[in-house]
Amino acid sequence: MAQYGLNNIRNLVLLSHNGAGKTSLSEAVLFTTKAITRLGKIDDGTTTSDHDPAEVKHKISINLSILPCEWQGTKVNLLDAPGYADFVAEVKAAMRVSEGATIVVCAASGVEVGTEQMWEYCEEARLPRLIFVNKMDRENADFYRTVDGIQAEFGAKCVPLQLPIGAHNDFQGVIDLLTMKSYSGSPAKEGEIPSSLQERAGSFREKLVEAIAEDDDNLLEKYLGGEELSLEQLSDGLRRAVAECQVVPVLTGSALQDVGVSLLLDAICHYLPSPKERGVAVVGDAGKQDVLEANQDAPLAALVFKTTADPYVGKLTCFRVYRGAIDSNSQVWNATRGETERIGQLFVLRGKNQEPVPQVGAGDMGAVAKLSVTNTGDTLSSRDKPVKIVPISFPEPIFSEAVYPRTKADVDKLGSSLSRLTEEEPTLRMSRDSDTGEIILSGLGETQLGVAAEKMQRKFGVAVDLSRPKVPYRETITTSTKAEYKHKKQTGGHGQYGHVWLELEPLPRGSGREFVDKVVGGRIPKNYIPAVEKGVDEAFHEGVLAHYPVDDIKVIVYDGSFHPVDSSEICFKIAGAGALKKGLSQAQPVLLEPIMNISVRVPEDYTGDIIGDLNTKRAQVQGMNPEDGYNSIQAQVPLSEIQRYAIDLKSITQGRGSFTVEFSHYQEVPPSVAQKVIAERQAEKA
Ligand SMILES: Nc1nc2c(ncn2[C@@H]2O[C@H](COP(=O)(O)OP(=O)(O)OP(=O)(O)O)[C@@H](O)[C@H]2O)c(=O)[nH]1
Ligand SMILES: [Mg+2]
Repeated sequence: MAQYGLNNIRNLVLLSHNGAGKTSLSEAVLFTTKAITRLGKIDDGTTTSDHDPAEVKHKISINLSILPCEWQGTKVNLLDAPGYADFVAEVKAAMRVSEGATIVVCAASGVEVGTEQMWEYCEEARLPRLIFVNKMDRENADFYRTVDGIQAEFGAKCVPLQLPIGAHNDFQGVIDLLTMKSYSGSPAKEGEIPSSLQERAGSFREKLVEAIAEDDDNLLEKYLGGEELSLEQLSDGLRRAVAECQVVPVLTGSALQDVGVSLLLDAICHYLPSPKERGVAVVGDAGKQDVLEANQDAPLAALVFKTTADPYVGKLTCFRVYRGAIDSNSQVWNATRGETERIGQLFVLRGKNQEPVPQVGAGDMGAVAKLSVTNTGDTLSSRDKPVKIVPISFPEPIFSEAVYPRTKADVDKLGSSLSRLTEEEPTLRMSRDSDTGEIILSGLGETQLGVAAEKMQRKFGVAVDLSRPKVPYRETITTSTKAEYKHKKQTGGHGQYGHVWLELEPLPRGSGREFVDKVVGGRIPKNYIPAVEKGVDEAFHEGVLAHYPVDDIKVIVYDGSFHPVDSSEICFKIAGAGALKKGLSQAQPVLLEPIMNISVRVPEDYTGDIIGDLNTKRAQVQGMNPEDGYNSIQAQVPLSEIQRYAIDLKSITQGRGSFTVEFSHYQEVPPSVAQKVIAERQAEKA
């Protein structure tokens, strides 16, 4: 493809509730623009966008795809994002590098939870958008009911720019309310509006013209004066209104039958902004944000918005250029890391296809393999004029699984393959729980982690099982005590002798462990004290109740005795450990569990259900903050009760809620619960 000027590029993201037909629509766009010659299908696993084996297998999109094509001299970079909530990082990244969006709504299901979510994201980002009512060929498809739903939810600024001709089996094409022509079949043939629809088209056109005029004093005056507005005036007015998010035109069609797609492309090119019209936020002086305008003749500024790990090609980095250009076989300055990065051959991607290109200019997107320091969110710029584009913000992980490799060989490859996966997915984290020793994979939900495990197998040949992470319980004591242990053995030659007295005191939660030496008069020689401490430390690893680590205790060694020949460090270590164990049993030990601070944000109507559910989870509700129809509920709740909260919250709110969770403190487990935990642990140890 040739280089395009800033005015002749459109970067736009397809957004929707899952399954509304974004990928099918992107396939139809590629087909209509002749970027591909065969129209692939989701059901056959043959679309350009969903080429990943996991996408083919599950018939859902998992990764965002860049799908460039050309429509009447304009380069359109279509970004097909997944609809499934677990993969929202891809949505955030794709939105960030787009000047506009098309929200796809299924004509049979209407507005769904995911539609609301995507709308909210677009509002937050003030992203100019179109709505495409898809699947008009489907049973139960109803354009007018769907538009009513859209307007009820998102307001009257969503106005039809088109009407469908027929529906279901009889869906034939669309009417454009600006040109007042009909476009039927694939490829679309222009014709007159069927007489049965003329009146309706007239009244919808009236609403559209009114919406456009309302946004422009000049047009409004003419309109109210009864003057007929020209197609050009209306089209320009609509363009301005869309750019300001004052009007959201509603289009329609069928991705599967490739109907309405060329008109959608027209609308994308006519009404959505070009890179020239929308800058990007950069980190300015004193932490303030500035806007960087797109500019072709200026030093480089490009944002890395996606990284993929390919076992054969290695790392592939996708970037969007805002300013200047990036060349194959050059050097750039990674301003985020403060390091030089060598650039090899540049590519333009289309699904899995890579086309080598010498340069990628401002407004456009490209990819490059094998970068060494660069990660998602970094800015590539010039060394002389470095800028940092504000990085994309991704949600924090809220759901964790423990990862168990199946074989010894899998253990060895686990770390490296996990770290490559987490590099690909900014919402995926790997950690090791130092208490339980488990490797923990965290993300946004069950599906994401399940897909990640599949990917490890397929891409890196590492087979793993996922299971609910162990809760890092701890043990402590509730009273003070004194305990003695004498380690004494006489076996032939010289014997073994170590003897200590310990005093154990409970400490407040969060104090940790303390060891104090109060031995006087050399009753235990100084050189043996570290050995006693070592014994105590080791014994702390496994408590007497359920083998959990012991915490919040002060241990004082205050007395003991020794033998000039038989005593040794190891003997005092054994004595220290023995005395501690004895003391722990005497001092009314209890189990401690991690308590988390949780903050749940839900639409107000769900407040009662959320609190009811939290109460069954032993939570202490601490406060509520109603705001804009939402309620934020703060509570403290044991970790063991909310390890699967991502799933519970989704089912209570159908996906309308969100939450954050962080560790607060350890707290005593109530006796009835403790009994169960101890019994389970004993069974496990046996
Ligand atoms: N009848 C009909 N079915 C469609 C149409 N568009 C998509 N579908 C079907 O709807 C299902 C989902 O389509 P996708 O294109 O995968 O939808 P998506 O929005 O990309 O889904 P996610 O990326 O997983 O959110 C598939 O079975 C498609 O064949 C359409 O215009 N008409
Ligand atoms: Mg898809």
